[in-house]
Amino acid sequence: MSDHRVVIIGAGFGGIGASIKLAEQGIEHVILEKLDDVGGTWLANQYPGCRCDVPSHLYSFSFALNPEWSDSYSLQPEIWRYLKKVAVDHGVVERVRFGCKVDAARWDDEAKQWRLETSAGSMTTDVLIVAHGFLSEPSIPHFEGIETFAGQVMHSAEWDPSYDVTGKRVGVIGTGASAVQIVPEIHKQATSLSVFQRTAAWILPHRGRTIRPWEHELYRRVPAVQRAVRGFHYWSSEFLAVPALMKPAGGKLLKKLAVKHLETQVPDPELRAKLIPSFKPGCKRLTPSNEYLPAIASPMTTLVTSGIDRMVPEGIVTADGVTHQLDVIILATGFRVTDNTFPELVIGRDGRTMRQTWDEDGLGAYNGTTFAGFPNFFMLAGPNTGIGHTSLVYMIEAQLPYVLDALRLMKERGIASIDVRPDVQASYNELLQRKLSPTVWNTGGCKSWYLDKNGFNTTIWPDYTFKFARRLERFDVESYYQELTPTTERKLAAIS
Ligand code: N01
Repeated sequence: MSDHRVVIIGAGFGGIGASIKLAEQGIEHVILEKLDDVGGTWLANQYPGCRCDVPSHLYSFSFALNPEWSDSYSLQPEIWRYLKKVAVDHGVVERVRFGCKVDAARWDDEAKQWRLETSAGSMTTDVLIVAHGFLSEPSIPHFEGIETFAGQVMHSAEWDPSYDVTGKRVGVIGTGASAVQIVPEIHKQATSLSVFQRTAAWILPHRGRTIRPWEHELYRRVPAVQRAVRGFHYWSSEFLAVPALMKPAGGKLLKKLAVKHLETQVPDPELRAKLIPSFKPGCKRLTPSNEYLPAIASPMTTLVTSGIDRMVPEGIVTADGVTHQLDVIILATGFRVTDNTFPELVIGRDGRTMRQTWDEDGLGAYNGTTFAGFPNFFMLAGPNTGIGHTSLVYMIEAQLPYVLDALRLMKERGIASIDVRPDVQASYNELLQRKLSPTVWNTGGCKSWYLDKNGFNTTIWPDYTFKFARRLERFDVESYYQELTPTTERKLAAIS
């Protein structure tokens, strides 16, 4: 049994960032990572064409800018290499236990500690930081007969990089952000491509470009210039996107842009009609691409809009009775977000799992980070920290000072446990839901992973992201129940 001050779960952006900040403060900790390397989502997602649709200069840690980005929107291998380098340069890798999966985390109210059961044995920790990522559990829909399909089935987030689609008849199910990146790449290699579209997606023009050697040189020599470019990306997306997404009438310009893009790229009016979504742009994540629509319009691609009925050894049978002959099926079907299994593993102060509390009391966190009844527990990229218009790394970095300040206060004041007050959490969530109710995410007419099974938006932060960062600059200990360590209690008793 090992004993720690802090255990971090996950070695992606969140876990690496937290570890760097804890180490700066000399706080002992270990990171548990189920995979065999760092990188989180950027290690797991290796599908062809995988890249980030947030500008490279913004999609990185503010304290570790990378002057070497080769493209203004980086591909997955480069983002992974960046994360690995940051982890190595800051000594994070030595603190990670790879291949270590957490099976259970139970709060021990007597010891004021978390007891973890992991694939590497039991351990205890005073504080648990969960950075498991909300897009880490693939959603694999149940298709009748899937087990009978004679070819390969792969989820986008479980891509086997050794698999070669050259010369294959490929089916892609889904038209979300992952599919929009996969389809153009697969189109270059496959013999035929069938894209199974349940709901069309709004496709915007992509503004990506190669970063020139003189720019690299400039960023290396004058980091302030790269910081200014980063600032430009940050502030322009805040002030252009947030008002458009927050107001019911917003998004008209986005729609105009997307329709023009579609008209330019898809000459066939019949096909175009199938590609126009019925919901407002922004209701689901906006997907920029200059290659997706031409790949769909290509003579070797079939856009299948009839629903999937079942899978058979030869391929997919759709509701219109057609059998689509396939060698490989790619499930670009997204992730289990509001229904992922992690909360079932975490047991809080009253013996209920986090899933039970969410089912019974409603899903929600306080400041996207802490949960009533789960003391000394912090989640990075937790509920309602999601954003579509800017970098999630910004949100994660905004949470770190909050966690660090909590740990500092606990040490200084001899506090053994902090637990957010349920009334504080409830009013925070009421405010969030009020703000979310008129926005395009709630009223745009789509069904997205932003909403839970009860229609609550437990995913999106409905405001400017700098307001989130401002909220979390300081740990508001007054919003929390606190229990002192026995030593502190004895000292206080001796004084009084
Ligand atoms: O998943 P999605 P994703 N039968 O949930 C369809 C992030 N990301 O992996 O819309 C048929 O968006 C489903 O259809 P419908 C980003 O945050 C970021 O693409 O439900 N179809 C939909 O078309 C993103 O939002 C980057 O009708 C079925 C698709 O599968 C998140 O990941 C890049 C089906 C799922 O779309 C998830 O994106 C990529 C069924 N039974 C991803 N079930 C960046 O660049 C589902 N579908 C940062």
